[in-house]
Amino acid sequence: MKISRRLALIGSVSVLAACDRQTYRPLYSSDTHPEEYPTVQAVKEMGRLLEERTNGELTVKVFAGGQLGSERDTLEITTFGGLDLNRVFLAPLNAIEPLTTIPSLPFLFQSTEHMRASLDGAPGNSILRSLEPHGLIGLCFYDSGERSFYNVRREILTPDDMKGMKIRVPNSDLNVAMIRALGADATPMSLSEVYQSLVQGVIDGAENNWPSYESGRHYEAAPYYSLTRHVMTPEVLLMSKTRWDKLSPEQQEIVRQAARESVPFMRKLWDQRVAQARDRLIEAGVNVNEVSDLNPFVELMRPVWERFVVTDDQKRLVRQIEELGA
Ligand code: GTR
Repeated sequence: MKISRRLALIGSVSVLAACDRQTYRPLYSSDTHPEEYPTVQAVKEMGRLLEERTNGELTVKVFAGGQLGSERDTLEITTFGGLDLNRVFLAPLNAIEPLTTIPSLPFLFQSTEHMRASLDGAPGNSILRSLEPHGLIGLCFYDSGERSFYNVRREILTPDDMKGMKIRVPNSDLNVAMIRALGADATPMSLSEVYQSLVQGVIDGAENNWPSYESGRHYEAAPYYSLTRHVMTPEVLLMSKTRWDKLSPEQQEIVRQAARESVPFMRKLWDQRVAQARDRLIEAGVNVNEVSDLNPFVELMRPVWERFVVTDDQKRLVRQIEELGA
C-alpha cells in the first residue's frame, strides 16, 4: 500500500478512535462499493433496525466507495479493533481461516438456492463461528452471485481461449490457483485497481458478477463477458471482536438479529440489481456469450479442490454443502 494511502487510513482510524469517547457513537462500517450498491444498503438497513430497537443507542455509519481503504487493509484494521463493522468479500479471509475457502471452490454450488440454503444453514454458521478466534465476529453472509470472466480481447468458449491472458483475481491463493489451472496468468489485486489496470494493459481481464462488472466500469475496457459462472463466493458482514465484547448480551442479540434480517432485504435488492446491470450492459453493447460446454473448465479446476480441502473440518463442510444440493 502506498505510504500516503496508509497515512490517510491511519488518520481516519484515529479519528474513529477519538469518536469512541462520545456517548453512543455510531458503529463505523466499511464497504468497497458505492453508496447505492446492495451491500451498502443492507448494512444501512441493519443500522436502521438497530437504532429502532435500541432507542438510538446503537446506530451504523457506512463509509462506502472504499473510502477507508481496500478490503485487505480494512480487514486488518477490523481485526485489531480499529473499525467496528466491515462488509467484505469472503476471499480475502482465506489467508486467515481455512474454512472460508470452501464457498469459493469452483462449481461447488449448483444454484442460487443451493448457495443460499448452505450459507443460511449449518455450513454457513460453522464458517461464521470459525472467525471468532481471529478477532472477528461473523454476523451474516450476503449474496455476491455468480462470477464470470471478462476480458479486453475475445469471447471465452474454452479454457484455451484464456491461455496467456493475465487475469486479475481477489487476494487469495485459491483464486490464483483456479486461474493457473485454466492455463492463464493470475494477478491478485484490489478491486479498486482493476479498471485502471485494464485500461493500461497491466491485465487482460478479470472475473466478477454483473453488478461489479458494471459499477466498476470494467465493461468499458473489457467488453467480452463470458458466462462461465465458475464461483459463487459470498460477501460477509463482520464485527470486530473488540467492539463486540463491549456490547451487553442483549445488544449482541439485537445486532445478530438485525444482521440476519438484513439478509432477505439485501437479496431482494441484489436480484433486482443483477437483472438491471445485465440489461443495461447488453443495451450498452457488451459482447455476452454463454459457454455451452463447461466440462473442460470443471475438469481443469477440480484438482484445486484437492489442494485446498485438506483438514477434516473442511472436508465435513464440503460434504454438508453437497448434501444440501443433492
Ligand atoms: C465483488 C465484491 C467485492 C470485491 C470484489 C472483488 O463482487 O462485492 O466485495 O471483493 O468482488 O472481486 O474483489
